[in-house]
Amino acid sequence: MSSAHKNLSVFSTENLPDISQRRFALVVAEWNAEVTEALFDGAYQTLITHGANPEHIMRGNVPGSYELSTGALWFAQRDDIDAVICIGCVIQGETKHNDYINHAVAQGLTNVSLKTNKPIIFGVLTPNDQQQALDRAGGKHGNKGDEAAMTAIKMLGLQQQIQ
Ligand code: DLZ
Repeated sequence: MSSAHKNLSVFSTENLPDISQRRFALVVAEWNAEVTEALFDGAYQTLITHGANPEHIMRGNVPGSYELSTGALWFAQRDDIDAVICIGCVIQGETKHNDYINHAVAQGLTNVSLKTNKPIIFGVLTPNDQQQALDRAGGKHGNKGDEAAMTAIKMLGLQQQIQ
């Protein structure tokens, strides 16, 4: 694991499920690509570190975070996908555009999860500025992509216990 992927996660890594047969999709927004690529790297490395097979990880790009819900739905509707990790970065601007996008994505991803009965993870940063975003994309506050991947793993473990 490179220093860029140092695990500063808030999660315990005990009792994680076996994910070697699990299939993941990562949906990545192209807006603020420097940030979303770093988040993707963090999420991908965390899946690999915890036993995912690289051949079981798909990736799809969407133009902006607003499109994450649709991308997530298309992946989640596939029988061969167990969990979808959505990655975006919506930086606060001079208008309320960011609020509309953030609320729409949060609601949209919740809807996709409930509709498909699969973990759909909100790996979207909502910072005030680019520096805050970089601090959370492999910088001094860790990498929220790692946490998004850990959330997916943990939810699959919970689903296995319950269903
Ligand atoms: C339009 C827009 C703006 C202003 N800001 C962002 C942003 O910070 N992060 C992001 O992921 N996407 C942004 N977008 C694009 C929207 O998510 C969406 O792609 C467009 O409104 C088209 O539906």
